[in-house]
Amino acid sequence: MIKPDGVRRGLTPEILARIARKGYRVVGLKQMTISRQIAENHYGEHRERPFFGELVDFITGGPVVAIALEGNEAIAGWRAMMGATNPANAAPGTIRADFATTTGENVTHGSDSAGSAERELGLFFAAGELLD
Ligand code: IDP
Repeated sequence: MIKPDGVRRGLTPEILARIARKGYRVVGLKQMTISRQIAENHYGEHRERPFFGELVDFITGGPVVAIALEGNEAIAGWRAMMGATNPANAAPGTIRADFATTTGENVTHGSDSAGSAERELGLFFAAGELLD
């Protein structure tokens, strides 16, 4: 997902270009504004954390771009392309190192396992919106 800060800053084409250069196949692509219900479900594992309210406000505060990627080890590979959660710790050349300065607004999201990918794709895409 390209988070609201990334969309607002016009980074969508840059990020899609990186995905294309890497060689992942985009099987779903949608600009959308997330409801609080979807946001709270999406970030459910962080419900008890002090930043949860801020995180939900942020992710619902403007449109995001939801992207379904397919490719060899795409989950780990996309997380490597994003870099560490805190941009200060992200390796040079990663999206978060190149385009972000704070953990709260770190431009992109990526599922962290096959299980969360399946769950999150189900939150953002309806049946029939993804290519075979
Ligand atoms: P990830 O996005 O790299 O998988 P997670 O630990 O799953 O990182 O956290 C989800 C998101 O919650 C982060 O991308 C970031 O936007 C936000 N977040 C995590 N920790 C903090 C924090 O300490 N303060 C504010 N926001 C945070």
